[in-house]
Amino acid sequence: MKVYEFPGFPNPARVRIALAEKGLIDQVEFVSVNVPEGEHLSDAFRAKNPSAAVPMLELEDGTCIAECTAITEYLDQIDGAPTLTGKSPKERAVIHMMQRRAEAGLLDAVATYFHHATPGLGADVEGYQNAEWGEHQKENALKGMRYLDGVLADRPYLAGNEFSVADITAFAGLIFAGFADITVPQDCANLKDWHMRVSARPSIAA
Ligand SMILES: N[C@@H](CCC(=O)N[C@@H](CS)C(=O)NCC(=O)O)C(=O)O
Repeated sequence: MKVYEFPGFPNPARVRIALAEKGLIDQVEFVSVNVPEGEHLSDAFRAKNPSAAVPMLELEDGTCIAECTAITEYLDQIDGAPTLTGKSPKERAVIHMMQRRAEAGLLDAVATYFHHATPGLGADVEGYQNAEWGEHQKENALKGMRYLDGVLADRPYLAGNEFSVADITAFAGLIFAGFADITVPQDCANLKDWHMRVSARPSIAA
């Protein structure tokens, strides 16, 4: 299988972490798509992912799977022993819920701030920009950090006792926040502890 990505970017990092957690890194051919130069906007790439975004997984039979959550779901199911997306109906639902909260409330909010209230990827790549909307999303990202900090008051990981795709998404959110100069509020001690703990995982430290 092939993963189309731009190394070092936050969403591709989510898939790299999932691959490492599942021991699948060696089974993947990584194809670099030069996002800062707009290669993801080409007709050739849009034919594979109409959303014009990386990462994107291409299977041997040509099936193209975009969206980090969908890619992670696939990778997690390949061996029939899911560890990132839950096993029981309750685990799956709670992980799905926490993943979505981390995605909407942190990662996507930071991304919107970056693309709208900063130069983002530059004039050639950014189309419409709305700085006021971007600044509003920065406030949402900070609210998201405080929410996740509260969740982590009584559990080691966002969906409970086990590391999951929800933690991967929130971790990518903090990578992006650092890149966009959004600082985790000083009093978010649980989130900072979690960040240190998660950073030490082999899948992430590597
Ligand atoms: N929801 C998508 C987000 C993908 C995404 O936004 N990727 C960024 C790179 S981190 C991208 O390709 N951006 C291109 C652009 O903004 O034009 C996912 O889960 O994969």
